[in-house]
Formats: sequence, structure tokens, C-alpha cells
Amino acid sequence: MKVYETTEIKNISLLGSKGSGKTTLAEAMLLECGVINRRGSVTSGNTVCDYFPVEKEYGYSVFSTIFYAETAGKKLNFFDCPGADDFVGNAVTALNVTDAGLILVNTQYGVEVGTQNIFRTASGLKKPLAFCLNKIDAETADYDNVVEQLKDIFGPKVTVAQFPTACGPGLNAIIDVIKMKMYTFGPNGGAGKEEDIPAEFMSKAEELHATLVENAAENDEALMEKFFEEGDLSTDEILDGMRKGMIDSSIYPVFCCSAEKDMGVHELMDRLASIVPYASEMPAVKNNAGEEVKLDENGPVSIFFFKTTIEPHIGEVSYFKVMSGTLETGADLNNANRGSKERMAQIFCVCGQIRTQVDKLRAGDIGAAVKLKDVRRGNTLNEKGCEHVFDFIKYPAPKYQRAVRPINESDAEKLSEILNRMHEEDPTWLVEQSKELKQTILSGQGEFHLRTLKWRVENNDKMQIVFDEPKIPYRETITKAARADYRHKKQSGGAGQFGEVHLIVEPYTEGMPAPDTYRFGSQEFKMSVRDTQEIPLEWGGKLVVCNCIVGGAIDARFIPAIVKGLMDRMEQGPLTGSYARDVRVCIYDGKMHPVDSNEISFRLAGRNAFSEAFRNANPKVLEPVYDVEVLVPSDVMGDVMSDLQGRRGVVMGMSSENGFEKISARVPLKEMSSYSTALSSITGGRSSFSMKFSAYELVPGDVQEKLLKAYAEQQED
Ligand SMILES: Nc1nc2c(ncn2[C@@H]2O[C@H](COP(=O)(O)OP(=O)(O)OP(=O)(O)O)[C@@H](O)[C@H]2O)c(=O)[nH]1
Ligand SMILES: [Mg+2]
Repeated sequence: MKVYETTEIKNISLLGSKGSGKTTLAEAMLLECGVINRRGSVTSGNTVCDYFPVEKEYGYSVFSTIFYAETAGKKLNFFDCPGADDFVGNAVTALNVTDAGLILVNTQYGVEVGTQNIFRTASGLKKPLAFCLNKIDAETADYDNVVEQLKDIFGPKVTVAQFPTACGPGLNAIIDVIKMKMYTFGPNGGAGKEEDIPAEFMSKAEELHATLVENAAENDEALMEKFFEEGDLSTDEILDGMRKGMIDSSIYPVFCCSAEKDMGVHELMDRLASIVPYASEMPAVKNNAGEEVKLDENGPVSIFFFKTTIEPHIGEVSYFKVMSGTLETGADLNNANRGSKERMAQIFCVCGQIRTQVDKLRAGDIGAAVKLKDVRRGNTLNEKGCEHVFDFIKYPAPKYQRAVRPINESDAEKLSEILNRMHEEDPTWLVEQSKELKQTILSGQGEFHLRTLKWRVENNDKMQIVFDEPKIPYRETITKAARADYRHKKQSGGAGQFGEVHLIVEPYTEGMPAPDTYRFGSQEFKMSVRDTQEIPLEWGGKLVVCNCIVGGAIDARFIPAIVKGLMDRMEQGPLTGSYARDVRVCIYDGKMHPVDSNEISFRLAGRNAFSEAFRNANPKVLEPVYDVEVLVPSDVMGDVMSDLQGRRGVVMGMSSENGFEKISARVPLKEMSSYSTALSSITGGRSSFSMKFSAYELVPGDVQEKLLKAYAEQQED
């Protein structure tokens, strides 16, 4: 295989809603480039890109698959990304290492929520984007209508570059308004035959051509001038203008094809080779030290591993991008993250599972290595003397959680290993051993996402696992001041135990004034603070302890033991056993015994005094509340709102965004556990949502009662 120069490499993500035809298009591209000579299909489970058993089983992509196409003297590296929102992590990775995204739209359905979501993700990363309207051979495809929809939603930068002469099963020609030519196809597709545009399509083509030329020229003064003088531009000038416009997203070209019939695929690849910006034209990536790292093939060798997988029959495969320099077979590199050394004994270019060994890969290129010694996803490897570390991929927060456990308890340790390995492969699967909830919590992007993980554990690792409802991390706090004394006294045989603690508890808020005078009934308690200890709690909030002991009622050496006693109860709140937070305690009096006082006595006295005071201080249970954002089509907006209200949600706002309604609400976590499934059934899958922890808030009285009752019953058991 030819060694491609940096200026001949273009990296492109294939994006779009689930089922829009990305994997099918990839297969057609590979056929066009001669990588395969018989194409597979997603339904038969024999495509190059969907090669994992789980993908064959389900009939959709779960992972992004890398392949390349050599066309028009260029090497186009593609990432076939899964379309389902649940697997968005793959698209995020792909977008971060590619220079542009091609968003496929299923012309049968038009713009879907998945189209919108990926558009938002990609444009958030400032990636150049083009659209490809696929499935124009389908009975119900209406090309012009979908183009109008694209313009309505994504604005006037949407610019038609091609259109079919007729959609539907009779599809046999596409008109390209860049070159002003028609391409006709035989029944088996392939490269189209270039012909003149027939008279009946001429005026439509000319009109679209004029808009295209204007939009392409807009970003280049020289082109603009020429366009004004001559009223037109050459094909090369248009392509050049389109490429420049792509860089700052001032144009979204629209192409079309039938991936299934392989019509327009050849022409699409050819145009992409011209209009996708060169990596060197895009803003340089910064290393962790904030320095821009130019894609210089003569620079020091630095490669970034963005993905590792365990592949059938091979084991670990690690994928990387050459960030700088020219990587050669046999290079000795340093792993900047792990401090280890690694020899790149073999390097490959890949098309799914098909690997081609190469000698060199230049800056900007994508490669793979197998069975490396010590390389994890996210690692940077450098040649001697180069110290880059890259960490530029930011993944979305999880929005679906389940507790997970093996059916066979003795598998617990093995399961934890498996889950950590799965997280290595897909960073949007998060695993946490929650000490608080006494559960292993698995978080991901949706039910679908976790279901594929379960499938893989059960089928690849042969371990049966179950998902449970995750417990809710409630908190406890108090809402008024209260006072309590406790004397711990024990006389049994030898040395006795004695400790007495008097304390006041009150709600703690940041910046509150120092304690002064408290009144309980007719009694007044005046504090003089000797010293204050602020303890930030691992689970959020604070415990603040003021030592207000006067006249040596309790020795200073016993204070730490009392604080330990308070912490015992903060860790296991008196109401429901949940963590307590935001309490200020003034220890103001007590008693010691010259012989029997010791640490354990004061720890117990502190713990019990605190429990009693806490119960008298109008204690409340707090629950985590999340900010939830839901995107839905307007026709189901009412149903989605009433469902949210049924979940104790408070709607904070509504707005329209690119043709969809966006609802912002605050909803308790307890009510969100089955949300992704419920939302999907209300909207027929035409929706998406995100959620982010907001704050702890008091639970309503009836909910608190239920929780207290449940805890009391559990304690009795
Ligand atoms: N009629 C028609 N069907 C197509 C075309 N392209 C893809 N399909 C069919 O659409 C279905 C989905 O295609 P895929 O290639 O799996 O779609 P995808 O975008 O990779 O889907 P995900 O990986 O789940 O996001 C398959 O049954 C394909 O055969 C096309 O151009 N025309
Ligand atoms: Mg796919």
C-alpha cells in the first residue's frame, strides 16, 4: 500500500440516525475501492463494519468501525459510527479524531431526532459537516421535501450539490450541480456514466448551481470577485470554495445516493475527496500543556490511542491517530501516561477486521496495532525527547443506571474485572462500587446500551448477570436547632466507662455567623467558641464542630473521640441510615470521671447525644434532583409534559430548537429510573434527553414517611 502524505489524508465520520444506512454505505464504498469484491448486508450479518457477534445478533452497529478508501489519489479514513443515541460515545470519539462528518439522512423519513442529536454533537465540536440523503431508491422517498426540511431546521447554509432525477425503485440517475453533469447507473450501480443534463432538468440544475456557486464563493474574496465578474466558477474553484466553506461551517453541502443499490456512492467519495478540509487546515489540537501540535509529518513522532477493543480471534487491538511525525514499523516509543516503553513491531491500516500491514504512517493518518504490551485507551506514545500528552475527548454524562450483580455470587470479582475491561472499550460505560448503596452501579447512555453490555458478558464471558433497580443515595439533614445531653456510664468488674456530652445541633449554611446565644424554652445558652473544625464530607456538604467547652468540663484530648462519635452518625443518619450533611454542632458542656473516662466513652456519648439532638431538630430526608432536558417533536409535547409532572418533575422552561421542542425540567432521581424506556414509548422513539445532577432537595412529607417506615422495618429485621 502506498504511503500517503499528510496532505493526501482525510478523515471522515459517517454519522446519522439509526438505520440511515451508514454500514451499508461503508460496504458499497469498500466494494467501489476494490477492498472487497462481494458485498455483504446488515441483515445477513456479513458486512465489513458490523463484524462483532453482538452486532450480527442485533442487526445494527454497536461500535464505530474504521475503514479506508483510496480514491482520487487520496486516502479517506472513515469511521462508520453507530446511529443509536445510546452509542453516542463512539461518535464522540470518531468526531474528535476526524476532520469532518458526513450525516446520512434516511430520505424515507427525513430529519429524525437522531439526525438532530448528532448534528448538535458535531457542531458543538466545530466539525465541518455535509449531508447525504440515502435510500433515495425507496418507494416513499421525497428528495425535495427532505431538502426543504433540512433548510428549515439547519438554515440557509444547507446547499444542494446533487439531486436524483427520480426517487423510488426506478432510480437510475443523479444530477450533480457542481460539475453540471448527470450520472446514470445500470441495475447493479457502480460508477455512474457521465452524461449531459437533459433539457427537462436543466432549469432546476441551473438554479441549484447558481446558489451553490454563490455559497461556495462567499468565503473567499478572490472567488467572490471572479464570480461577480464572470457570473460562474470552474468546477475546481467551486470545490475549493466548498472546502474552505466547510472549515468554518459556512456551508453544509447535500449529496445523495442509494447505498443499497450502490448508486451515487462512487461520485460521493470523489466529491468528499475534494471538499473535506485537509487536517492541516483545521485548528491544531492542543496537548495537555496547552501547546498546539501541528500535523507535521517531519515533526517528532507522537501517536494517540483513542480506542481499544477485544476482537474475535485476535485479542486486543489498539487504534491510534498519528498526531505528529511519521510512525515507522519497529519504532520504540515511550508511553507518556504509563511510563512504559513500547515497540511498534507491526502497524496496520484497517478495514473492519481486515488488516493490511504497512511500513509507515504519516501525521494525520489512522492506524492499528495488535497485542501491545501496556497501552490503554487515551494513552499517548512518543519518540524519545517528545513529551506530548493528549486528552481532548470529552464524553457525555451517563443518563441510565442499573445495579448489576452476578447470579453466582462467587463471580463478583471476575465481573468487576470484566466491567473494567468493558469501560476501557467504551468510556461511556461507567462502573462504580458504591460503598454507600452497597451495590455495583453501572451507568450508561440508555437501556439499549446496558442491554448490549449484558449480552456481551453473557455470551462472550459466559457469565449470567442481573440488573436491579439502583438504590437512591438519600441524604439527611436538620431544619432547626436542638439540644441534647448524654451520659455514657458503665460499671462492670474492672475499669468503668464514663463520658458525658452536652451539645447543640443546627442546620449549617455556608457563611453563617459564629454561634452566639441559643434559647430552648426558658433556658438560654451562651457560647464562647474556642475552636472550630470544618469537615467537608465525601458525600457532599459539611459537618462543622465548634468546641465551646469552658472551665475544663471535658479535656481537649477527648474532643477528637467526640467528633468520631458525631461522624459515626453522619455516616449512618439517624432517620434512614443515609449519609447526613450540613450540620453544625456546638459541644458546650459535659463531665469527666478522673479514672473511668476514656476515648470510647466519649465517642459513644457524642454519638448518642448527636442522635437525640438530630431527631429533635426537625430532621428531613433529602433526595438528589436532576436537571433534565428533553427534545421531542411538538405533537407529543403535551404527553411528555404530563408524564414529567407525574414523576414529580417541575417544568422550568420550554423552547423550540431546530424544529423540535426542548423541555427543561427538574426531576427527582427516584422518578427517572425507567425514563428512557417510558419516553421512547410515548414518542415512538422520536426523542432524546439528557440529565445532570443538580442538587439535593427535601423529599415531600409522604415520601419521607414511607422511607422512615421502610428503614424502621429493615432495622427490626
Ligand atoms: N432501500 C434502501 N435501503 C437501505 C439503503 N441503505 C441501507 N438500507 C437498509 O437500511 C437498513 C439499515 O442500514 P444500516 O446500514 O445498518 O444502517 P446504519 O446507519 O448503519 O444503522 P446503525 O448502525 O444502527 O446506526 C438495512 O436493512 C439496509 O439494508 C438504501 O440506500 N436503500
Ligand atoms: Mg451501522
